[in-house]
Amino acid sequence: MKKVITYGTFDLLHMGHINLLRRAKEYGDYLIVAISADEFNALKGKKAYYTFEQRKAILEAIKYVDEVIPEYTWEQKIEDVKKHNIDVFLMGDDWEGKFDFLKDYCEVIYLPRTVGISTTKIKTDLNMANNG
Ligand code: C2G
Repeated sequence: MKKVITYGTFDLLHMGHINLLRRAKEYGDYLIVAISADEFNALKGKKAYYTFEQRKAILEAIKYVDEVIPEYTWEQKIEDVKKHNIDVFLMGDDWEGKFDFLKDYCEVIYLPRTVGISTTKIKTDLNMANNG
């Protein structure tokens, strides 16, 4: 069984996330998503709208996703790859090159981001719509 892992906040789920997850699943048979815990989001300077538990439940409902685990630190990736016998680590290319150290442990793939959508854009657009 070929196992793929990807990491992210996945807040206010949108087509950029779905496109990433769908393509990630095409690289193997089993996709693990490590979702940023609320404490880790704070380290990333992010405040998610949905809690970790809510974001976990939403991701678990997606047909491409086989398992959801928490992401607590930047440093856990090597341990995760070993513990879960990961074959492919995959991220959007806004992270291009940032995780190449994982090439010693698994295949590392960066895929083009979906243009024109982001959680930040959703929040901005909604604020504009509500505040005129
Ligand atoms: N993404 C995408 N297209 C978009 C928006 C996001 O392909 N329009 C991808 C990102 O490249 C990432 C994934 O969707 O691979 C999740 O994006 P975020 O939830 O923004 O995650 P991020 O804050 O980048 O966290 O340790 C890694 C970090 O946890 C990644």
